[in-house]
Amino acid sequence: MGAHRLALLVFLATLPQLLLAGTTRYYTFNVTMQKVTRLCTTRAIPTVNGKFPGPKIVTREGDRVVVKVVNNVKHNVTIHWHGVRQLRTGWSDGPAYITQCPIQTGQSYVYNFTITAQRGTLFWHAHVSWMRATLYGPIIILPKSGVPFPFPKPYKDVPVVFGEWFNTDPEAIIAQALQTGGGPNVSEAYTINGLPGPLYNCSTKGRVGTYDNTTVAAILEYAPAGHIKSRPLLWPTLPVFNDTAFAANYSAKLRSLASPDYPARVPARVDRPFFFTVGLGTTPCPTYQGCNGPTNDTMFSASMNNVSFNMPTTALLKAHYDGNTAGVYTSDFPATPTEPFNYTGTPPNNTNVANGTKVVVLPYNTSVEVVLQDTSIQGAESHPLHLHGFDFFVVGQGGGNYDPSSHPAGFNLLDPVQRNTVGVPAGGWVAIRFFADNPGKVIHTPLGKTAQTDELEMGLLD
Ligand SMILES: [Cu+2]
Repeated sequence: MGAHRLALLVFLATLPQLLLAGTTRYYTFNVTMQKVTRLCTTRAIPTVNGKFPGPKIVTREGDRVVVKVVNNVKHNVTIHWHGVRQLRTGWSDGPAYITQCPIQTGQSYVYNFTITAQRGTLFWHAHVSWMRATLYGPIIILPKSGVPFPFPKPYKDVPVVFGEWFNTDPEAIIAQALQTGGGPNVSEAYTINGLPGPLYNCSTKGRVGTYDNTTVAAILEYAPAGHIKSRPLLWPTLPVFNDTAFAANYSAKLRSLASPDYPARVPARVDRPFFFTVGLGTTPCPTYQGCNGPTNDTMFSASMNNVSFNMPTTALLKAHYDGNTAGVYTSDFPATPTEPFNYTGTPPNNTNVANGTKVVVLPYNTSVEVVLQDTSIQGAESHPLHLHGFDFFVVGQGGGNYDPSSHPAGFNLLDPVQRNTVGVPAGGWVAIRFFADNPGKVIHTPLGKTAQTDELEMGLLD
């Protein structure tokens, strides 16, 4: 009896500490083919554990997450935990050839990372080729036990994950686009939680008619239990999908909490300023094939500061870790455009890009500002930019060309929104700041080597 009581007391005494230290949550992701029917088309698609979208990861701030990924499909696979800070766990971040070699057919890989100072909803997705088209799912990060969210507790949480549905194999679509240099075929539908919703041909209940391929809809009905019945749809008035000014005005209203519990650690001073142009250029077409670029003998080529990313065959992080970077990457990514031009005006005569695997190496804890400037070469468009393993603050944005003499005066350094991805506005610029406090991380945009296809990456390896 005495011994039992002692054991119980010891257990109770250590319990709060166990909770503070967080627990370890184990998951197994078996990547397998699964038949799925959407828009009256049945296809075998790569899935995690036969689910589309894939399973939810539910964790708490401070927990360790261990996911064993087993590849049972014919394509290479990696999984990326989008938005997870991955402090000193770069090997678990997931981008193929950047932080790891892809998991080959029949192989497995264990991702092992700790959720640090984050809570909310993120998502995971495959990070090699276009495998992400079907391999994705939500990550729910609850606050530490006993700590509330910084908003009233909701009755229920429902993750909403946006995606796309292709009636044909996305791997074949991207392979063809990479060969011809044209834009890849667009998807047949946008989806919410893997479902195209009621607006598409042959969607729920076999609706047939014209449809709008910029929009996906879902219907949320709430009523006392047993009283739900279908009603006519009430369509909201929405801006057009490419209304950049509307989107910019809306996102400019977003703010950080910037409270004592959730401070906004915005670098007030900048050690290393960068100015990157982001957009499309051209590459001469190989003579043995026809190309679908802007001309018959050119291909589209996405670039930052006119450098188009060449995917290495050795993972950048491994080369850095082994101290064996020769022939893998060079550390001379330009901090500013080597040949400045009127970025949103008339394009220069020569729009050919340079190709390379170039990174910027930064000392630990450097305060960094990156101004991203869209270019109008081959047409202005909005490019999403994402930092792996970092959150950053969006301190300013605007249309046209960035002006370093006047725009910084308007930057919000008090409570700017904190994000891991930001859209560089079509024909405009955006400025972000962050501390480079996460060794071995990489910036990239999910923007094309052709128009919107491969990854374009710029390394940050401290
Ligand atoms: Cu990510």
